[in-house]
Amino acid sequence: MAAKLFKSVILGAPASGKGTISGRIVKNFNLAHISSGDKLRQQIQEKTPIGVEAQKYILAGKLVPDGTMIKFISSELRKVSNQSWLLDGFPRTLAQAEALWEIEKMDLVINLQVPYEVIIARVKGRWIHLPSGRVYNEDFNAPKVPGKDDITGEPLVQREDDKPEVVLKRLEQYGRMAGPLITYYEGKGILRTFIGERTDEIWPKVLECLETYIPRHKISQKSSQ
Ligand code: G5P
Ligand code: MG
Repeated sequence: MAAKLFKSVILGAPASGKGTISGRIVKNFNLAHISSGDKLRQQIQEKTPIGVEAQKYILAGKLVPDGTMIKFISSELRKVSNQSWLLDGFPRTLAQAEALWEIEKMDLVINLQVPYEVIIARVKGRWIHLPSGRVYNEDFNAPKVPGKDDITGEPLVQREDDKPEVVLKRLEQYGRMAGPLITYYEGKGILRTFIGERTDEIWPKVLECLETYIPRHKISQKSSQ
């Protein structure tokens, strides 16, 4: 009999480390990582209709409308329907959470809680590799060669929405939406909250939790990061 697929979500404020922790998860477990923000940035770069629509909201620190996001992510999920997956950045609203639950009953929601003052300090040093979504930080996981992606050597960029005034709007927005989302998933009995100031402190607890749901890649068991 085929192993049961594992379907999960990672929640957390802007720059709480969702992308960083997700990167470690996919190194250790066989699942597809779907980051709504990474997917939208790729659409913006390709100037697709979704990209053109999303860009104005992202630059203003606002959420892209639910209807657009639900359609977009539903279509991304259809591409990985025969795999285990981890959704990062979606859902962001109760309407999105309800729509997702109609598509798939998830097994686990990982909720990251990092103090806002830590977040504000972090975003200033964030650099990303746009095609892959790989994320670096000057103070935390600096690229081997400054300004270049470790794997491809391609240039790194800073996000337009990491300007301090936009970050504050994104944090306010998150503060408004997080409560209802957390209550919704608590009600489903699938929420696990991880609190800390550093990814290296949060990660071992996330790893331990995930190991109770899915087997690890054999190759990754010696070095988990
Ligand atoms: P995104 O792209 O989903 P956010 O705001 O949810 O954006 P973001 O900014 O991508 O989340 P993250 O993934 O939680 O943050 O964090 P990260 O990138 O891993 O880490 C942040 C930085 O901290 C990095 O530089 C990392 O290296 C560093 N770091 C990590 N751990 C540590 C540590 O321990 N110490 C230190 N010093 N540094 C560390 O969404 C963008 C926009 O798209 C739209 C919205 O407009 C949104 O604002 N959007 C949606 N709109 C509507 N509905 C949706 N579902 C949407 N999804 C996206
Ligand atoms: Mg991210």
